Amino acid sequence: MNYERILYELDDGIAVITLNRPDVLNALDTQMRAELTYAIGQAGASARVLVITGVGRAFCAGQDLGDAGRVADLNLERVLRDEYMPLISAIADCPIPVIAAVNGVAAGAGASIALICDVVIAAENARFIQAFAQIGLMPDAGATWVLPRLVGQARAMGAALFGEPVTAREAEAMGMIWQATSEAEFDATWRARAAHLASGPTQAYSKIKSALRASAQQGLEAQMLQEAAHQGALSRTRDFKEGVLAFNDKRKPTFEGR
Ligand code: LHQ
Repeated sequence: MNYERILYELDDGIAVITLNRPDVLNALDTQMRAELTYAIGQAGASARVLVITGVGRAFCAGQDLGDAGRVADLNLERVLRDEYMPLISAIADCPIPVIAAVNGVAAGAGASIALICDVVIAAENARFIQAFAQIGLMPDAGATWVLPRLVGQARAMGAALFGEPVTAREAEAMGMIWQATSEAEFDATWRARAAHLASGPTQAYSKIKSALRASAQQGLEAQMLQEAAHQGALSRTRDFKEGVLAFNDKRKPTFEGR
C-alpha cells in the first residue's frame, strides 16, 4: 500500500507509524484509517515493537469533522463497525507491543487510539479529551471499554460527560497512561522504551499482552489456565533458554525474539 496520510518506518525491529495530516491536527478520514490499519498489520508481521505518533503539535484530533455536510451524511454505525473497529482491534490484537507516543492533543477517536495502545507515553503538553459529547456524540472506537478499565467508572464517567482536557501529568497520576515526560525528554524517552522492547523477549511480550487483555473478560481459574498454557509455550523458546543461561552466567541476556 502507498501511504499518503501516514509515514511508516522500520529500523532495528522498531516500526514507527506517524500520523501525517498536521493541518487538521492529524484528524482521521477513511483513507487514514485504512492506511493505519494496514500498517499496523505490516508492523505486527515484521517488527518487534510498534510506535504510533503524530506530526506537528497534535497526536490526533479524532474523526475529521472538516466538512459539516459530509460528516452529517456519514453513516456513523457503518464507519465505526467497518473502519474504526478493525483499526482498534488491529492494535489490541497486534502480536507485538504497541507504544502510543502522544506528542500533543489526543481528542475523540484520537484518544481512543492512544489509550488502546499497550504503553502510552505522553509529552507534558499533551492532553486527552473525550470530545465526543461536545458534538452530540458518545465516546466510541473502544473508549467506553478501555476508559473504565484504565481509570475506573467514576473518572471514566466524568471524563465522558464533561469532556474536559486531561493533561499528561494528570493522566499519568490517575493511571490512564504509563508515563508523562517533559517535552525536552519526550523523543528520547519513547525511543529508549521502544529500543528496550525491540531487544526483548518478543514471544513473552506477545503472551503478556494476550493474557492481560484476556483478563478483562475471564475469571481467575480461566486466567490461570491461560497463564499455564502460555508459560508452557514460552518455556520452549530460545529466549527463555538464553534468559536462564544469562542469569547463571551473571550477564545480560541477548534475546532474539524467538
Ligand atoms: C480539525 C479537527 C477535526 C478536522 C482540529 N477535524 N479539522 C467517529 C465516527 C464518525 C464520526 C464522528 O466521530 C467519531 C469519533 C470522533 O472522533 S468524534 C470527536 C471528533 N473530534 C473532535 O471533536 C475534536 C475537534 N477538535 C478540537 O476540539 C480542537 O481542535 C482540539 C481541542 C483538538 C485542539 O484545539 P486547538 O489547539 O485550539 O486547535 P484548533 O481547534 O485551532 O485546530 C487547528 C486546526 O485543526 C483548525 O483548522 P484551521 O484551518 O482553523 O487552522 C481546526 O479546524 C483543525 N481541526 N480538529 N477533528
